[in-house]
Order: sequence, then C-alpha cells, then structure tokens
Amino acid sequence: MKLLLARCTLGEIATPGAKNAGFSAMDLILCHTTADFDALGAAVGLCVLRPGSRIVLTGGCHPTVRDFLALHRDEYPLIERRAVNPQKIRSIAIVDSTQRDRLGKAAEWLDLPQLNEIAVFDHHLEAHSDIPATISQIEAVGATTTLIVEKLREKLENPENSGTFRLQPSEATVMALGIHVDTGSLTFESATPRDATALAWLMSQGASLRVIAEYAEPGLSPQLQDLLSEALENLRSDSLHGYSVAWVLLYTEAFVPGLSSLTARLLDLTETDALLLGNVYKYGENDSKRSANPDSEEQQVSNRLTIIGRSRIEGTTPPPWLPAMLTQYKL
Ligand SMILES: [Mn+2]
Repeated sequence: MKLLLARCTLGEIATPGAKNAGFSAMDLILCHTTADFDALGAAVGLCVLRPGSRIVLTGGCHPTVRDFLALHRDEYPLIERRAVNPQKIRSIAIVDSTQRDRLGKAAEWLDLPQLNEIAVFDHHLEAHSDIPATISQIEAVGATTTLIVEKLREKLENPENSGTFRLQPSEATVMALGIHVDTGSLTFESATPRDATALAWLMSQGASLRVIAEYAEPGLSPQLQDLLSEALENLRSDSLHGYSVAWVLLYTEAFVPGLSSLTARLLDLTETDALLLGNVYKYGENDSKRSANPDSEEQQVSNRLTIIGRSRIEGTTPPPWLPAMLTQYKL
C-alpha cells in the first residue's frame, strides 16, 4: 500500500517557523534510534535547507556512524536530546522513519501543543505511519538522503539564490555516505536513477571519496545481493513483547558463505528490532568439504537448516524469548 506521496515545495519546507516565531524557538530534525548514515545524511541536508535547525539522535547510532561522529561531530549541528527544552520546540522534522516507536523518548515531543509543523521524509513505503505529519514526502528511492539532495540541488541551481548558498564538503560527504550505505553503493535493487544522480551531484559538490571509502561498509557479493532482495520481498514480521521481530526463510542449492553479513544488512534496511534468517540448503555427496565421513548416511543429499539471529535490543543477542518464537512460528 502506498502512503501519502506529497511533493512539497521549497517554500513549504524552508519556513517551518513562519508563524508563531519566537526568540530561541527550536526547529528540530530527528534521526531514528540507532541512526544510520542515511538518517544522518538526510538530517544534515535538511539543516542546510532550514538554517538554524538542530539534529537530535534520538537513541544512539550504528557503530560505524558512532566512529564517524567521534571524529566529525563538530561539523554538524547536533544537539543532545537532554539539552532540548520541549517548551521551545517550534517544529519537528523526522527523517528515514515514519514510526513513533523509532524515536525513543523524543516521540513525546510530537504531542506538544505549540508545534506548527511536523514533517516526515522517508523512503520506506511499506510502513504505516503513526506520526501526525503536516508535511509528508515518502517516495520509493534507495535512500531518504536522495529526497533531500534533490531539494538542495533545486535550491542551489535557482538563480535567485546564487551566491547565498553553498554546500560544505563535510555536508556533501555525509549525504553521499547515506546514499552509498542504503543502496549498497547503487547495487541494491532498491537503488534508483535518482539516487545515482544525487550521488553524482554530491561528488561535484566536493564529497570526500577518501572518507566515504573509510566508512561505507563493503558491499555484498552478487549472490548475497540476490538473496537480500529475496529476503526483503519475503520478510514477515510481528510484534512481540513490544518489539518488532521479523523472520525469513531462504532456500539455496548449497551452503552460502556470508549469510551473517546479509542478516546484519537486512536488519539495517528494515524497521525491525530483531531478525531471524533461516537458510535451508542441500547437504551431502556434492559437498565433500562438509561431509566428514564418506561412508555415513550423510553421503546422501539431505536438507540442512541454519538460523542466524541479529538484534538491536539492548543486552540481548538474541533475546531470551526468541527460541520460543521459533516453535510458535514455523519458519
Ligand atoms: Mn534509509
């Protein structure tokens, strides 16, 4: 099902505080919990479009984003959640998610009566939004950052803004990382020509290939990319103990190395807290390396099942109740 696809004009998104503008009023941009480069890149780009806005990481970030920010935090207008006075919030924009429960405690701010705008920018069409957005742009591109880059480019190329607006290399770099990571450097099936165009433009704006190469994680093999697409198509999910849990079963002709990195990538790409990936593969006479005893019954081909779990639920990998789920849901 398609969510509201509202393309908003620059005028709409550039003036969140046009009415009710008070001194020290805050315009915030929220990254979802466990922020990835796409969330951070989109947020940084939105800050350029909306000068004075501050970015809140609502609940930590991915390890590579954390490493990146350890060196580059000062280049972006971040503010700690605890340093925000809720009474001063004027507008909120949310990037790379449409779900309240991906915003941690900051979700409470969505109910503040004085807000004059809640904007949502995302590329997850499958999710049902439970955020009362006044502006919403949700489109099927490989990265949320692409949507923001298109607006930046439009603004930069507008003769009216000539000389008044420039992108810093640090801003172009983090946005390029967002597109690289969410599209597997334009190799995932979700990647679109719009992502490629946006990435090319960011390169022309000085995005640092050296920094991108350091932080963009290595891509998956072509076989793993195919399996990733299959997994994304067949992923099922449910809510358990307040967490969203997803699972998928893949059939392959033989043992596939690298499924654990595929599972980690799948968790990154989906809005789930924990994920189980099952793989049924043929095991037997054609698999000499794995057949320890050539005289055993295992010489005949049989099916084997491997299950890999990944979780972002704090302190539990996997959560203790996951094994019980395996019996509840026959994979
Ligand atoms: Mn994304």
